[in-house]
Amino acid sequence: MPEDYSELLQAQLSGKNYQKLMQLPNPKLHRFIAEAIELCTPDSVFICTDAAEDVEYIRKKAVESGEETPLATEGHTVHFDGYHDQARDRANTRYLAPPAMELGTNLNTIDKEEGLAEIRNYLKGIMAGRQMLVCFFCLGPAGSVFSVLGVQITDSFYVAHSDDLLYRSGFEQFKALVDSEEFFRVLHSAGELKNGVSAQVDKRRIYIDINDNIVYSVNTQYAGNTVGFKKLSLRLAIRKAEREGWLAEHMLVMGAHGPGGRTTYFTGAFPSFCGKTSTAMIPGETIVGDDIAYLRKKNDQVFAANVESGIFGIAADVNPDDDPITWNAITTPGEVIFSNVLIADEVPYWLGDGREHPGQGTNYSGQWCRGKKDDQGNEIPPAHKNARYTIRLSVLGNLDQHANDPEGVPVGGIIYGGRDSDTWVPVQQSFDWAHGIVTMGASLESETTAATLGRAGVRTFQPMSNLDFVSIPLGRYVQNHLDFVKDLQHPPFIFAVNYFIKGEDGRYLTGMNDKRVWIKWMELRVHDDVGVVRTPTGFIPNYQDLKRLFKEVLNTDYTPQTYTGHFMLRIPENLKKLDRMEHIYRTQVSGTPQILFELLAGQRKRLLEAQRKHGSYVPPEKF
Ligand code: SPV
Ligand code: MN
Repeated sequence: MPEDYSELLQAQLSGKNYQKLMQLPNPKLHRFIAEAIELCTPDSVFICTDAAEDVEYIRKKAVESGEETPLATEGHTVHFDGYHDQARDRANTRYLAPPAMELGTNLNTIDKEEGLAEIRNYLKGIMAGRQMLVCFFCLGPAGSVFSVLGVQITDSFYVAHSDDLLYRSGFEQFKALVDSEEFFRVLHSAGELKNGVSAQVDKRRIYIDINDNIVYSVNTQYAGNTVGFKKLSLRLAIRKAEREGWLAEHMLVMGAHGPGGRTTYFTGAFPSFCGKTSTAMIPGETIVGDDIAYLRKKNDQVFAANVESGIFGIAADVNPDDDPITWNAITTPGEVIFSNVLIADEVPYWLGDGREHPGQGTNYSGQWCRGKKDDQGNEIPPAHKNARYTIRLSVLGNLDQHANDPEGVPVGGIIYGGRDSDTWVPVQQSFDWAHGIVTMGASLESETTAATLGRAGVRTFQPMSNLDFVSIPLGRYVQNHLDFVKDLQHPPFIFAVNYFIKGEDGRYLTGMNDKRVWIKWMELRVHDDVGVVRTPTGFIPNYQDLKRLFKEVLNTDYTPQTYTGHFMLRIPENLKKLDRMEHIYRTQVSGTPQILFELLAGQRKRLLEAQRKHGSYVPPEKF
């Protein structure tokens, strides 16, 4: 390949598209595009600038190509992914690992040469007869210390359209990136399509070149596998963050509104399907972001920025009662892409939407009617559990006024929460940063859900809710968190929440809306406005404070019995959790920091002491 790619690009691009690209005089960018053209051999190439007409072209083509279908409400479309392409494909998402690279035992890797050869083979000539789209984005607010630029190449108008809703435009930003090599690159092809969906799912591969900051994705459409700036680039960002001393996290960012008109910002890490988006959307509070955050330090404080500018959210359980703001955003005119919902008479339906579902329509299985079975004889539900909606954050009335602030927002607290039916109390605060990182963040577990392929309901290890995306040895990732605040006088407070704790009868102990109270309590804690009860696992709320907050926020009477049920310390379950963590960090994680074991041992000692004094199940009034 020649060093100067302009000749090749000039030959392959129409005059107009060539001129657009030449506004970005970055040799590395030119090379990436030229090599992608040589490999994928598209019929034509479309360079998407930030201009409204270019974005409109993508939107229009998404419908014309059949990847999206317009719905009754203006601006709404639906996209279907293949029956077996409904979630992130963990098994086929791999890091391309050069032989000498130390990646630890937790990462799914493939030898770089072998992986590249395989994926290049799949990509060879794959865009023949199609148009290649080249789109530019800025991760994080524009013109800020957080900004990371990225280019996505794809042959899917749906993917490019989703990108446009989810990320800030980056073409103008790229103009200044003349000789920098520091940007993320994504090359995606949906591959052969049958009835509009990727036909060769057995050849679905998502390979990540962590040295070169390139993501390859082929034979898939599901956005989690194809919209490269979501989790695929999060993996690149984690490595960049490690090099540069900041954190890239699977976190929401929100403003909680406290007394006297103050706003206290929180970030929150929850595995998929554990209430992350609904926490970011708590009525009365404001949203900065719902999925990926970059955290940096400045002036003795931690600041966070949302990497994205839209939401690829789970439709299930969005209904007027449980999530009125999202409900409103996705049922009124405006740009919304639904995916894998049920469509009947051009109206989308999803699980838990609070409506009567029609008995037939179109869903991810094609023509659907109630009782339809899959190959295994299982009944196909009206909509997939992982059906999604994609919107811009700017359509939300609760968007925080600092959502696009180049400075980010100052972080008062960090929340960790998983799907846990029997161990953690609904809300607690760690004793300090290290205790929170170790016993809450690094010890996060979750019962599996529908967001990834595989069996649901199994307890899995989900440190910082980021395990799927950690691209460095896990021990080092935990160490980076411990080190992050070393030079800070007042690091953010750390909290753990659990929206899924159940009673003996197997019923949830907390209501859907109780998180509205927990966030208010955490907000007050950040300012030391309420006291606490000290338990072996952390600080929990006082009954009187919760009684007042439940009345103020939800207008309900919070009884002492409910409080006891919520905050009963379950010592055997907590001890078992410590066993699991010690085992995992000793036997499955390389380079675990010693302090992790020390802090787990301290927690065990406190729990055993409490057990000796008070028995296995300790009501909060004993502490
Ligand atoms: C998640 O599953 O955590 C998501 C959606 O946010 S995905 O893009 O698939 O990662
Ligand atoms: Mn996510």
